[in-house]
Amino acid sequence: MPEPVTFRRDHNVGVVTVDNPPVNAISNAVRTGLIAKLAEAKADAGIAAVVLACAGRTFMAGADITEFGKPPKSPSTLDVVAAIEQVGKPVVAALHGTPLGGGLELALACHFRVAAPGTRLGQPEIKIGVIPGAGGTQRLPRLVGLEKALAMILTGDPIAAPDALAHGLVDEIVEGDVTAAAVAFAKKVVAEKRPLVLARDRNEKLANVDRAKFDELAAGYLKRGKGLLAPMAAIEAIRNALDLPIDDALRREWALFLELLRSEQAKSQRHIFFAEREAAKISGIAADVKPREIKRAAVIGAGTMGGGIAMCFANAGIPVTVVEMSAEALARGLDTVAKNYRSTAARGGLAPEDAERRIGLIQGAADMAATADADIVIEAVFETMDVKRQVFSALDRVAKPDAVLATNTSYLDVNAIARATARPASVVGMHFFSPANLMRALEVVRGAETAPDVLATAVAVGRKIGKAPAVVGVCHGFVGNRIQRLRTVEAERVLIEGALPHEVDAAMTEFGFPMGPLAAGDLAGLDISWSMRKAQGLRAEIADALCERGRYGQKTGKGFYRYEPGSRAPKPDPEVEALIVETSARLGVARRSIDRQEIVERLLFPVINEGARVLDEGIAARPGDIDVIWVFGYAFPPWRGGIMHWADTVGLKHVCDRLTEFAARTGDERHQPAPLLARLAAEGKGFES
Ligand code: 3H9
Repeated sequence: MPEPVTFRRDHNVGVVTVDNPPVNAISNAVRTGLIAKLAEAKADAGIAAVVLACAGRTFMAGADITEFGKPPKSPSTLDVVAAIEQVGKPVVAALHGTPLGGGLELALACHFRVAAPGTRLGQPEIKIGVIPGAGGTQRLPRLVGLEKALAMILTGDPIAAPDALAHGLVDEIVEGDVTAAAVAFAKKVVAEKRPLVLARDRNEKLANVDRAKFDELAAGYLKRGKGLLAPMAAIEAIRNALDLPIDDALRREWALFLELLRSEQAKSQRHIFFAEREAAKISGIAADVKPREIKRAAVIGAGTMGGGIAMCFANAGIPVTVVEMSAEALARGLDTVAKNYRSTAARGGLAPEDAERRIGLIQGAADMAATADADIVIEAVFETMDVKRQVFSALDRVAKPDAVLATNTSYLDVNAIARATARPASVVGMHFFSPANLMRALEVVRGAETAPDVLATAVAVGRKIGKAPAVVGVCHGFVGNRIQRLRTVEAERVLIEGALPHEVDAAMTEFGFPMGPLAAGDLAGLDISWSMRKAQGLRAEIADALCERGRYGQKTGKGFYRYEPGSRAPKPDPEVEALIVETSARLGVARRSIDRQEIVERLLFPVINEGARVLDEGIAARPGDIDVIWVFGYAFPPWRGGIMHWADTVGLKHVCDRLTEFAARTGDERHQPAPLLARLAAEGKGFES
């Protein structure tokens, strides 16, 4: 194994370089190497300054997460921080790529930081259920101020180099080779005899802090992260920057970090982190299959879905043509997209020039021939087989021979769509979730004849546009919608058995969903699923009755709830409650009280059961893939790790026993434990096994 940390001299500057692909994670070997090489630099009398740099695509992107949950090994990242601060000579961090988490904390321990223009810096620990543990909550506020540090640590989102420069997190943005520029910077520091002040000793930005403002901002973050341990701990740690001597605050930060590291929430969030990356690895194709290059995209359909998908490509800098036959619908679609970008810019979420650049990457066309130069075409038209087949047959005539042809269908048979072309090997499903520009889930549907490189391209382009793709097989509703249908059916059943809409939704929001399924139905529009049910000859007693009375949800001011004019807040409606009680009576069901735990189990255990069938049938390759689809597509709380991971934490035997009870109550075959679930439960195993 080559050494992950090396040391070389460039005149009077010592350069310590970390080389631990792919992201220079701070593994035990890296920590050990850093301690040794920093000691060498300290002892070398010929060296006046030190540069801390990284090879490869990024400066250290954080602690090595694969070591979390294993017994800690010395030296720790704290030891490395101490070694940097004790070199006794100027230390300059040369930043590029994504200095994140522990990586940024090592940079914060240096005297100076220079960064390449495209660098993105952040403390993303909160996203894996922990807080910065190596001084981030203390040194970051001292450099950028309390409010900026609070935003960085509580959102976990990285900031761009110019923002970092403006806030004092980096000292200079440098062009060209960042290590060479850092060496030049270090020489200048030595020549100019610049004073050496460590971040830990800089208290000027902590003076005169507006505490009331801090408390208000902190309360906002706590509200958004309801039920989560890490935001509470982060706020306590950051507040300590004001209230405790720094060494006490650092000790408390470390204790909080360790406590969180062992928590079930952090374990679940780590599971989802790795499951997302695992899901992008396609099972059953050769390792040397290369994705095709995507330089230009086209989207058929300028509706909500088509517009959202086009935005995804524009956001990633890929030019995209939106094709819509009706000039009026095209203009409306493009206008909506432009308004969307400009309102984000007006709210400060995007620089105005970035918004305009993205709008400029999206072109409209009224003719399918405009897709001729696209490397990938994504169809997002009306969800009926006839319309989809017509589009694909037309595409077959105009698209480039090596173009990937994708359908955004959410239910239909991708193989039947592929057969509308003479090139079914080029056809794949790419099922985006609404709103497509925001939701990260992406089901990549593998048709019977989809070529391996077409599948690989759909996954690779999905990652490129910021999605969390998972490959699924062809079946009605694929993975996400197929298993989610069980929850919808069950929500109706518990209403008929005795619960009221606000009780169902309260149980699910308390569990961790941002919104209950009935309020979410009102938001999406109940008429959409009503028309789908009618097309399939299905009936939902309550939801259909609501639609028959013109209660389509928020858009009509009434659905499962009522809405005051101009308000989106759901209010219980006596009319709906009467309808539910009448329905129970008509069906001869004696209403009973159903507690929150039962509601959660009734709505989610059948979903797990169907997930087991999906695995058994090979429609999903791994339980983690289902977790990824449910966390990023259905807002399942990430801190519970996804639906299948959660099942493991609850215990499959309990899930099985409860399903057997539900089956006896409802007489529903789908409630009988699936063979895979029953087998794992009997063996005392989990899906993870
Ligand atoms: C922390 O630092 C705690 C400290 O405060 C306290 C310490 C005491 N460790 O995402 P990609 C792997 S907490 C181990 O596909 P990209 C990843 O699994 C940490 N492995 O690439 C994948 O492996 P594989 C704070 C890691 O270019 C490969 O690298 N830091 C780590 O799309 C490529 O990853 C974070 O939370 C890691 N830290 O994105 C940063 N990071 O190829 C987490 C990545 O086998 N990482 N891997 O599937 C990221 O956000 C993205 O990976 C990054 C690159 C933006 C860096």
